[in-house]
Amino acid sequence: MGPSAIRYAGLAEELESAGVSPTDAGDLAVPHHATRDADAGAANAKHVQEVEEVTTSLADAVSTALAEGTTPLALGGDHSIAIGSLVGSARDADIGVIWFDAHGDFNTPSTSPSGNVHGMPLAAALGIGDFAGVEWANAAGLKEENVAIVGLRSVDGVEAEAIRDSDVTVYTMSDIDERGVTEVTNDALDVATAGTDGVHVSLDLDWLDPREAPGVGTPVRGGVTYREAHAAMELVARSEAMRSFELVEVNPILDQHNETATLATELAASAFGKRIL
Ligand code: HAR
Ligand code: MN
Ligand code: MN
Ligand code: MN
Repeated sequence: MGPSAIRYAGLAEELESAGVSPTDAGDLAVPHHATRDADAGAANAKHVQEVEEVTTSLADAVSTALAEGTTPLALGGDHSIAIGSLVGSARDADIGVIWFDAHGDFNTPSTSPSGNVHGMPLAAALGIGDFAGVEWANAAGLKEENVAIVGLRSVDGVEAEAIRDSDVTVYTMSDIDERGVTEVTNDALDVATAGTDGVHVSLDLDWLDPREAPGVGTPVRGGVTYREAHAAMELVARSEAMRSFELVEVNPILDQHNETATLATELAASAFGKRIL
């Protein structure tokens, strides 16, 4: 439902106002949640078979879009789709990643408190812990040194240890409080562009404060404001380093008047270069 809500909120028109001529590649086939057994099972990764199917087809769609000379924008849905975006974006390039999110998404099946794969995609794409041998997930060949998490404020105990043990760079909400979102985003861009061919920008709408973005599955108080989010996306656009982009975790059932989906369209426009004047 997330992609429908984002389209309905006027994504195409917003992108046009950024000077982009978007092509809608349609929806990938995704099994209906209600028809599947949500039991995480012994593996402690809910719907992992479906996640493998969907991310594998998303990876192909993203790499095809890049081969056609376009900039892919993936719409979720759940943040687990990032595994596919990353694999596709990295297929013919060395990429860096900026992960705008309240959460670290650095759990693995053995550390996850929930079994939800949306809490695991960054660890999966980096081949951390239980994911080391899972080729469909970590085929991106990402370097931890080129990954930056921005806006972290909710992290589980063992997940925090895994993040600290890694070479991923983390800017927490406290860093944003102290240094401001523009300085932090510019530093994140330096991390993600150092020696890479381009950057995948993963924007989880729960990065924003729930007052601005109520329509997300796991809201966390104390997120960035509407203006801070736009400032960060405008810096992404100005860097001209964005190779691929995704908007995730919009849940229209939890939203109010489609405002989170609308916000997603506006932030996409900023990331694709829309200026006020
Ligand atoms: N850390 C928790 C878990 O792994 C919550 C995951 C948060 N969900 C997301 N990811 N939307 O950013 O279960
Ligand atoms: Mn989710
Ligand atoms: Mn996330
Ligand atoms: Mn999140």
